[in-house]
Amino acid sequence: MTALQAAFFQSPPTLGNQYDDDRVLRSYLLRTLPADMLRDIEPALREMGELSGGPFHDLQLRDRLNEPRLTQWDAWGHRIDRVEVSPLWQAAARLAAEKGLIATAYERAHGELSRVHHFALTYLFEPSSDVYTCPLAMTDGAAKTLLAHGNRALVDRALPRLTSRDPARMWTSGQWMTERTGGSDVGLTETVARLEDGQWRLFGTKWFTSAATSEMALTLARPEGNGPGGRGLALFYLETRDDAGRYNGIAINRLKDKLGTRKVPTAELTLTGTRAQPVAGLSDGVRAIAPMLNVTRTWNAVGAVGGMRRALALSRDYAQRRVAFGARLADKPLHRETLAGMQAEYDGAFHLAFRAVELLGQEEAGTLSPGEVELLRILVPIAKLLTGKQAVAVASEALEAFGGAGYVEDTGLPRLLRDAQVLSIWEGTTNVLSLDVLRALSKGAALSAWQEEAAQLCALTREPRLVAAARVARETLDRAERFALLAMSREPQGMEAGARRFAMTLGRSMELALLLRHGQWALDHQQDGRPAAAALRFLRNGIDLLGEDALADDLAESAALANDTELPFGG
Ligand code: MFK
Repeated sequence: MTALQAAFFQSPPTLGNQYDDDRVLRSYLLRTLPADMLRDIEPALREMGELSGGPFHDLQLRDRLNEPRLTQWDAWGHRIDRVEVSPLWQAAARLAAEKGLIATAYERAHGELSRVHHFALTYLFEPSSDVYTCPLAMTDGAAKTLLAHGNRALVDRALPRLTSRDPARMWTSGQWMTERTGGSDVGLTETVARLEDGQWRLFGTKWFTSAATSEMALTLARPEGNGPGGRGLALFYLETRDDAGRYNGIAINRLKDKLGTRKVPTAELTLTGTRAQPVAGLSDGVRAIAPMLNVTRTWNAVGAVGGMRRALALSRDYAQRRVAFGARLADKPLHRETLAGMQAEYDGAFHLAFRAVELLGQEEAGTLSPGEVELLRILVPIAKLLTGKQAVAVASEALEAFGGAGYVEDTGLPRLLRDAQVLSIWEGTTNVLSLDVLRALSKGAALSAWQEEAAQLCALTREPRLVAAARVARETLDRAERFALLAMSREPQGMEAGARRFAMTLGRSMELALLLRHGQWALDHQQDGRPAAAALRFLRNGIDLLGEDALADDLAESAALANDTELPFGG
């Protein structure tokens, strides 16, 4: 044997059919869907699993360095602002139309469960899509928003395009909200809407627009003469090009050079008199765009669990192959512990995201109870903020599970972490969404709806260890409720400071409750102990970020630590 033959090479991880291999998804669908519906949709899910684990994954690896390109001028000096996207994105656009990645939700072939079908497809597609799910999320959000406002002319014009299954007819939509004033405090929007000869025209700069290739967009602008803040804004519909293919008063200044989502042509735009139409009156734009936010946040949560699942699939496959210190990683107790902890986080995130999906489907079918309306209002931001953080943690751990290979670009693995990192930023950061949860709680009965949901889930456990874990979930939620009531009455600033830990505690307790319910079901119907084990492992990972002394936070100490200012201490 030559020295070269004896050399050691690691073997890369491989993927199988991403539907067949996904125990968590399949078990969830078995519990949630009527048998005839599952039989009906399974071939499409299996096909998506094949595409996602096969050709799309291969193309994603081959096409790694191919990023979107902006060409602003042609050879003769004309401003053209042409954006070219990667081959995978072009294939993804065709696939999205043909496989109904928007249409499935609006055709509603399976009533209130259509969203489960729709988001199961999306979840399978997402990790191999190079975040083509971004324009799809906004397309879905735009369709939902136009329908919510019942603007007949716009619905008739745009909806058949947004929900088309014909790649040649299908449009995607942008959601242009973020300006130089920031993405969180949308009320600061500077874009102005001016009525000229009966036509609304928009003037301003949009600082983050994902993705610049869309045929239409929903955006916010302040009609001249309106007051400040979100109330003074109006929601506008615009098409990016006219019938001759010329831009509608839009200049693309540059594409963003981002940490991740590198294939998404996120652009800075100037609107120079863009023709637009109001969607829902001439004020209250922030409220008017809220349906869109709730849909894109749900996509965000589903994207987060799709990414976590991919990180685990690759890490697990690699652990079967990689031998070190005389054994496969899969046989090393500490490595197994690490993977088990990641799996439990993913299981919890999966069930929370799909609970939001179920309720969204019910909302669209008109079958939500008043309590479920309240529940959905806070479930969406909580699912978004919690799963975003879980996705970053799981992706980071997955890279580590590959050692140095996880840190090397041409393995394709670093993308997992880069693309995860955006999930807790766009569509509302963790802190902004935590405050959104507080505002929503202060307006309605969402907290009691949350408690009731958790109580019902916990009551379904019978296996003694699951019953004990259910007790912990309930006690944690009771403590969180006491924290909210006390803090709200005593110290609004204290409540704000605790908002993230409060929202996370609500979210993690609900993830546990959902895991326990599914764990019991899987014991009863599949004789499978893995979901129950995931629930118990999840509890060990920790669900309570408030603790007994939640109200003991000292605001002066936090301020001194945050700003590094002097702090007299003791006495
Ligand atoms: C794979 C995944 C793909 C995902 C793709 C996404 C691509 C992304 C491109 C972007 O990132 S776009 C930028 C995203 N930006 C945001 O998400 C905005 C973040 N900021 C917030 O969400 C703030 O909370 C908010 C702008 C809403 C605060 O503004 P205001 O002006 O202080 O609004 P306020 O007073 O909280 O709410 C105004 C009204 O809207 C209120 O109703 P009323 O007027 O009746 O009181 C609120 O109840 C209502 N509202 C606000 N948020 C709502 C909502 N209603 C229902 N649901 C909500 N989420």
